[in-house]
Amino acid sequence: MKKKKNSDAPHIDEHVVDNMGKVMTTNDGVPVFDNNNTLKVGDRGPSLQQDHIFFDKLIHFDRERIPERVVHARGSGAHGVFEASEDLSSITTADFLKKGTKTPVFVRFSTVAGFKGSTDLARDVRGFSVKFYTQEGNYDLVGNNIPVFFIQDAMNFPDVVHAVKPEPNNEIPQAASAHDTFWDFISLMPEAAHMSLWVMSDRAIPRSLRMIEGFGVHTFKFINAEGKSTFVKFHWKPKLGVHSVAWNEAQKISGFDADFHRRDLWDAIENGQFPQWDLGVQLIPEEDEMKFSFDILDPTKIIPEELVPVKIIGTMTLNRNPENFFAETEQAAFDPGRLVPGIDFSDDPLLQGRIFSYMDTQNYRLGGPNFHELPINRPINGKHNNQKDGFSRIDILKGNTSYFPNSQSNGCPYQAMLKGEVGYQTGKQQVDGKKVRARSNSFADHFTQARLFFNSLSAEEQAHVINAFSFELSKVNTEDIRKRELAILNQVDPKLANAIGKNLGLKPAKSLDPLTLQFARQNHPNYPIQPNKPEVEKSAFLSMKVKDNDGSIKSRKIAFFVDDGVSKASVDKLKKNLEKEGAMVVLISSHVGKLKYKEGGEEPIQHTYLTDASVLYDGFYTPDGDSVAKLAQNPDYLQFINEGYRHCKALAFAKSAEQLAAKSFIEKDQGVIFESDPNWINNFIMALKKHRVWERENSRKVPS
Ligand code: HDD
Repeated sequence: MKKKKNSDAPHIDEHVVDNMGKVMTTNDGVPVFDNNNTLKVGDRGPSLQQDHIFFDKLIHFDRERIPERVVHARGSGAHGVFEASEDLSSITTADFLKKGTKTPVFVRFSTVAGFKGSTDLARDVRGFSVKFYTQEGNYDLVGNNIPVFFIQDAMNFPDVVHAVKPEPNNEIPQAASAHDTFWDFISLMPEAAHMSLWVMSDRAIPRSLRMIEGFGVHTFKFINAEGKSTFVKFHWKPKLGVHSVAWNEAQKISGFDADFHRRDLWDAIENGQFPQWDLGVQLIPEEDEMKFSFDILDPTKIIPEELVPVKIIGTMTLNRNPENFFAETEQAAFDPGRLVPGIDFSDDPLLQGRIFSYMDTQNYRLGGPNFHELPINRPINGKHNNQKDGFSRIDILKGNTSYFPNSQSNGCPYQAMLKGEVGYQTGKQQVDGKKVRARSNSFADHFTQARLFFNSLSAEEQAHVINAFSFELSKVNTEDIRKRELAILNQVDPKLANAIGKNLGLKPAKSLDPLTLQFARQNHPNYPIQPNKPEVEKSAFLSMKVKDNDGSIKSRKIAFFVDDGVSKASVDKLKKNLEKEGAMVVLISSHVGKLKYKEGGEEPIQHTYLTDASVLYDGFYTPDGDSVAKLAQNPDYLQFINEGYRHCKALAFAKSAEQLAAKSFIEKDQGVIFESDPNWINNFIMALKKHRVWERENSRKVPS
């Protein structure tokens, strides 16, 4: 497919280099005659120091790596466009939010803990960073797929990161929180209870980056033309719904395809299945700041959508893969401090710390203060100021002035106010207080919303949370840590703590561990305090369970088990129906090359029982044909269907293949569909739309 240029972002396109048909040159443009041999004294003699062509190549090569991000090192990016759909003019002056405005964006999704080359399917938070190239400068919304954070104050950020990263003595484990130091930290920080439940839920093992929600996490402010503020929380809602894989599946995907999410995003965009999200906002009038049972400045709290509904204000479509991973995705520099007129910070103490950290990190990681000039980071509306020099300066400033005020350049660049233009305005805010290092008492309720989250999940989702905590804490070697964490979970919900305790052979303590209390009292001397009564005990928006008649199979991957002699009619019948719904069919056979159909004719094949595994697919079909007898003898095939069944996926069997189900551990249920069932094609599609038959999970754990 020919790549579409993103004419919305010409500042990036103009830097794309095409080598096609060009002679190879040195970095100075000198044509290279021989790129295979160094300069030597005789063809068997020593190399010469004057080989500037060789040095030109090696010096660059030796410097190819830059420091990876200290967190969120593993990421995947894509270009797209955001289109605003609502009139928000009474609330914000933000130009890119004016109804009908189209703004180019670059998005980077990431995991947090793992190194740059780590697996995509780690149990982890996903970063969801969006750079809007607006006409009033770049705006970065640097969020996550989980709406709350582990800690309340940025002072603890390096600690939580050090705790989750591989342990410093042996650098084990990679991209995993299931180890002593992480749970040591979490079990001493009751404020982490809420987020730890989210991370132990299915949200932390997404089916696809195209199927995650995004959250700005903090409360921000919209500022209108009169300078009035409205508090705002940002939400990205994926059009494909929110879906996850099973934990057993996630671990296997990491082996079969560590790039599973990156590949999925790339392939979807290459195939024209552009992922989309609606951008939503929760708006809270300034006067309502203190109205809730929790503090809206506390980043460990959500505002339940029952209290403040999410208003959709636009849609983002990702429609173009980067030309070059390093130049775009790796060099993209996000920064929650990068705001545009009409948007401002709140005083959330975690956000306040972030304002410094990102700029600092980019200066280090990208080698100095000119990273704004890299094509991926350049504002589309240009930049004009008196900043100059520094490593790798790209812009060439004209004239003899680089100071302000000046008369030599007619006072340019001028301040917006000098010509009656508006520019960036900070929201007016009365601030009055003593300088203190302290935590507000309104931040001291750590369990009510953790309970709200747990209560809002379906029975299957709750079971997954219990299993995840049991898995992680079983991997912890120190029993005191397990006990401390169980005591925290007992404050959230005794059902949860007891179920995990059973798996750990421990009875949860009634009250918090003295060590946990000691740390909590450093922030809140009277801890624990009596929490306010919550407005809601459950929130319908927190569960990922697919509602009846909801769901879609767009871009889902369905494996068809074939071999030479398979019936083309049987393959085509279901394929046509699935493709009509937007799903993708992949044929899996015993060899690559050409597949021979029973009816005659051939088809190229690239996937085999050797290269692929059930965990890479959403559903399965075994068509009719001479292939059925071969599959009956193929243990890899049987493993495929057993495993697909174990992971609660939908499986369909053509008439002559129904007997194969009997050779496996599969039992008939609403996700196991036979061609002899009436309405089988529709039933299969319905089962796929449900994403998983989670109800199967507990009763039917089969070897696979
Ligand atoms: Fe952060 C990267 C999200 C708290 C310091 N963070 C980073 C990225 C995301 C987030 C998505 C990757 C950006 C990219 O794709 O390049 N971080 C969050 C969220 C937080 C949060 C949602 C809490 C609500 N972060 C946070 C705090 C600090 C940082 C409190 C420090 C005080 N984060 C960083 C950083 C990183 C970063 C060290 C590493 C690489 C980078 O910035 O560009 O500055």
